[in-house]
Amino acid sequence: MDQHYNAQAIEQATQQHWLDANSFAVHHDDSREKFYCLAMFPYPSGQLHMGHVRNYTIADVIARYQRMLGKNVLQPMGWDAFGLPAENAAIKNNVPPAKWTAQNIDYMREQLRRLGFAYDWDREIATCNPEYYRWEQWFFTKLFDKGLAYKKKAEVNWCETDQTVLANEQVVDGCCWRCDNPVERREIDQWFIKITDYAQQLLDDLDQLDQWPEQVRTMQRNWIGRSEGVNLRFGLPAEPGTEGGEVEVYTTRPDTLMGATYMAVAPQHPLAKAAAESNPALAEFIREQGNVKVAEADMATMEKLGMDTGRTAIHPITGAEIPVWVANFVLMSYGSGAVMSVPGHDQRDFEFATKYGLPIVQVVAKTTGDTDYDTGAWQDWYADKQDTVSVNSGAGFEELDGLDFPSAFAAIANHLEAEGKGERTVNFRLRDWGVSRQRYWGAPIPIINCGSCGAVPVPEQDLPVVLPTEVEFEGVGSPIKKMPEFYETSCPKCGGAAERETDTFDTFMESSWYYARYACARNGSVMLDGEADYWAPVDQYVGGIEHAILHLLYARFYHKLLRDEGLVSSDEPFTRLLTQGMVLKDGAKMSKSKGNTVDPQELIDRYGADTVRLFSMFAAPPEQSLEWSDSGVEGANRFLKRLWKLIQGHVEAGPVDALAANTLSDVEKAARRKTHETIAKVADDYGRRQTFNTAIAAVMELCNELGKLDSESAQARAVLDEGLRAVVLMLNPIVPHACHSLWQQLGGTGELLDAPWPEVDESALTRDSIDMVVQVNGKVRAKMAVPADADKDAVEAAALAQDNVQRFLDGVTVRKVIVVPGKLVNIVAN
Ligand code: ANZ
Ligand code: ZN
Repeated sequence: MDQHYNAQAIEQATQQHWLDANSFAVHHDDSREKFYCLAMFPYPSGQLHMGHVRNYTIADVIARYQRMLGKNVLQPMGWDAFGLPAENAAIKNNVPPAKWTAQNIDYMREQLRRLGFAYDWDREIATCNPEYYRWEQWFFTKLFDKGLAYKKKAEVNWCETDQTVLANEQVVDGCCWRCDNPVERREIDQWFIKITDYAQQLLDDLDQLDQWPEQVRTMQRNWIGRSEGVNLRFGLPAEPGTEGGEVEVYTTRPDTLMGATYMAVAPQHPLAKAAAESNPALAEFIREQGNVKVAEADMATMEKLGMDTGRTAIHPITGAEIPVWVANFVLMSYGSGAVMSVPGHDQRDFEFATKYGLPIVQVVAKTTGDTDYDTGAWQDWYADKQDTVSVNSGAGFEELDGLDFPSAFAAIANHLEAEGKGERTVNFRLRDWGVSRQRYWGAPIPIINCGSCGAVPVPEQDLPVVLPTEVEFEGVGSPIKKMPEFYETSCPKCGGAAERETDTFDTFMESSWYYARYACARNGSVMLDGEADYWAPVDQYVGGIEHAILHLLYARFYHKLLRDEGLVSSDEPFTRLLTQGMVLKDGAKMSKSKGNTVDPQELIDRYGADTVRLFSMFAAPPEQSLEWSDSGVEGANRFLKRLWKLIQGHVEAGPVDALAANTLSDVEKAARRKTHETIAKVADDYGRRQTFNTAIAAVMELCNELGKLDSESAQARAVLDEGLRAVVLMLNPIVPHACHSLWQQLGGTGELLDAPWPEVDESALTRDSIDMVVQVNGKVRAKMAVPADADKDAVEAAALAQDNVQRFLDGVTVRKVIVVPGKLVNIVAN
C-alpha cells in the first residue's frame, strides 16, 4: 500500500477498473427496485465549470448511495448540443457548429470521466445527432396530425440591414449585436404547440409532486396563472364613421364593476386600430408602442402610458357612458386585450387614472381595521378581497351594498349571465409554446410548405430531415435559408414544387424528452420502447433553479404528450427534484464576464477528483449557494490524506480479532456507539434530508473519535476496524476512488460499488447513562447524567435533587414535573 495518498494514481487505476468491468452499464431487471437518477445534461460549451461539477457530483452521490441500497440504478449522460453559442463560435473562429460542438463534447466527456461519475456511457445522447432529433421530428408530425401543433403569426426581432431575425440575446439595447442598427418587431409565421390545452392538468398534477421544492411548484403555479373571472361585454354606440357593437373585457373582479370608470384596450386591439384611422396622434402612439418590448413581469412596474380613443363604451349594468383609452399595460395576448378599469381598487388603473385625470370611485370597503378611504392615494388593502364589502353600488343597486367578495362576485356574474352580457370563465396566463427559431443550429422543423396544400408534414419514411453540417457561415442569418439544395423539394401530397421549412426547433424541444430516450438510446426503429416505461419516471432529478419554470414545465408537458401517444404510462417525468444552489466566488456568481471563475480542471490536476468532489459536497447544503474557498479545498484534501494514513496504520498493524461487543470498555463502547449513530445519521442525510455536508461532517467527527482508540488493545482495534469499514462505505458515494482502494486494503469483500449499505446495530446504540437537561419554569437550571434504565420517578427525584434546581425552588411550590424521556425534565413551580 502506498505510504502517501496519491490521488492521481489511485483515481487512474480505479477508473480503469470501472472501465474494464463496464461497472455502470445497467439493464432491465425486474428482481430489483429500479432507481433512475438524472442530472440536467450540459450544453457543450467547451469545458466544465464548477456549477457542472457540483451538479453532477450531487447526482452521482445519490446514484451511488441508491446502488448500495441494492437498487438497479440508471445514471445516464448526454449533451444538449443545439443552440446559439455554436453559431457565434462558428462566426468567430470559422469552424462549422457541428465540428465545434463535437470537439467540445469530446473534451467535456473526458472531464466527466476524470471526475469518476458513474454513468452508463452506452446510453450517451447528443441532441444534434439525427438519430436523436429524428424522433422529435416524427413526434412533431404526430402533434400536427392531432391539431396540437399549429402555425400562426408572431413577432420576432428583425434587423433590416442584415436581413435576418435575431434571437433576444442578439438584441443589445434595442440594436442589432452585429451592425448596431435599431431592431424592428416583425410578424412572421411561426409554429406553436398547444401547451394551453394541458394547462389545467399541468396545474393539477403539481399536487402529485410532493417531493419537489415548494418554491418550484409555486413558480410553476404562478406561471400557469389560473384565474377565475367573468368575460363581460360593454356596448359600443355607433358613431359617425364607425359601427356600433360590443367590446369584451375579462375581469377577475366583477364585484367592482360598479367602480369601472373607463375602459382600456391594448394598442393592438381592433378598437384602437379603428380609432387610429381618423386620429394620426393615436396612430403614432400605437406604432411606438408596437416597437416596445416589455417582459410581462415588468408590466406592473413600468410607466403607464395611454391615449384617449375619443370613443365611449356603455356600462352593461348602469348604462353609463365611460371613455375608452388605449393603454400600454394592457396585453393583447391575455383575456380579450381589453379591461374595465377600476382605479379605486386596481393599482395599475389607479396610476393611470391619476396620471390622466380619470374619475376614481370607491366601491369596496374594509370591514375591519382602517376603513378611511382616500381616493388620492393607493393603499395595499384595496387589492385585498378578505373582510371587504361592496359600497356605493349606486341608485337602484343598493342590494349589492354590504355583500362580501364571493357574494358580490356571484350577484354580478348571475346578473350578467341572466342578461346575456357576460359569462363566468377561467383564464390562464400560460401561452402556447412557440417552437420556431429562425436559427441554423437546431433540428429542422419537418414541414413542407406547398402553395396549394399549405403546411404538409414530412412523411415518416422521409425522416429525419437532416440538417446540413457542411456549411459556410457568412455571419448573417441561417445558412440553410440560402441553400436551395436544402429547401427546394416537392410536396408530399400533390407532388408540386414546394419549399421545406428552414426554421429549426427551439432547443427546449430536445431537452423536454431526453430523459425518456436514455432508456432506449440506441433503438433505431422507435422513439421510445418498453424500456422507457420501465425506467420512467426519473426518481431523482438534479439541476439548477434557473430551470424551475421553462425546462421543467415543457418536460412535464412533453411527458403528458408522450403518455397520450401511448409511449409512457406515468403522468409526470420527475418524481423528486433537487435544485442546486449557485457556485459563488467573493459573493458573486462565477462567470467568465466577471473573471471570477475557478477552473475545475486545474483543481483535478492538482488535488484529484475526490478532493474536488468532497469539497463541492462539504462546503454547503446542495440547495444553497456554495461560496468558493481555496482553504476549503485544501481542507478537503487534508482530510483525505489523514483518512488514508489512519487506515494505512491500522492495516499495517496486522490482523484484527473478532469483535466481542459485550467485553468492551466504556471508551470502546462509546466509539462503537458513535460508529452506529453515524451510520444512521448519514443514511438519513443522504436519503431523506439530502444534506451531504452534514453527512460528511459526521463522518469526520467519527474519524476523530476512532483515531483516539488505543492501538494496543485487541478489542479497540476490532472496534476501529468496524468503524473504518463503515467510514469507507459511507464516504464511497462522495469519494469513490479513494474508497475503492481503501476497501480493498481493509479486506472488504466484493466490489465496493455494490457493497450493501452498513447496517445499524441497535444494541450498539444503547447507553449506560443519558445526559438530561433540567428546567425550572422553562429555563435550563441544570444538566445531569442518569442511568439509561432509570424510570420516571428516579429521573424526577434526581432532577429535584440538583443543587442549582434546589436554589430556584426555594420559596415556591412545585406544581408539576414533566419528564421528556432521554431529553429533559421541566419543573413547574410558583
Ligand atoms: C377589473 C379589476 C378590478 C381587476 C380590480 C383587477 C382588480 P389575473 O388575475 O392575472 O387573471 N386584465 C384583464 N385582461 C388584461 C389584459 N389583457 N392586460 C392587462 N390586464 C388585464 O388578472 C385579471 C385582471 O387583470 C382583470 O381583472 C383585469 O383587471 C386585468 F380591483 O378587472 B381586473
Ligand atoms: Zn402541395
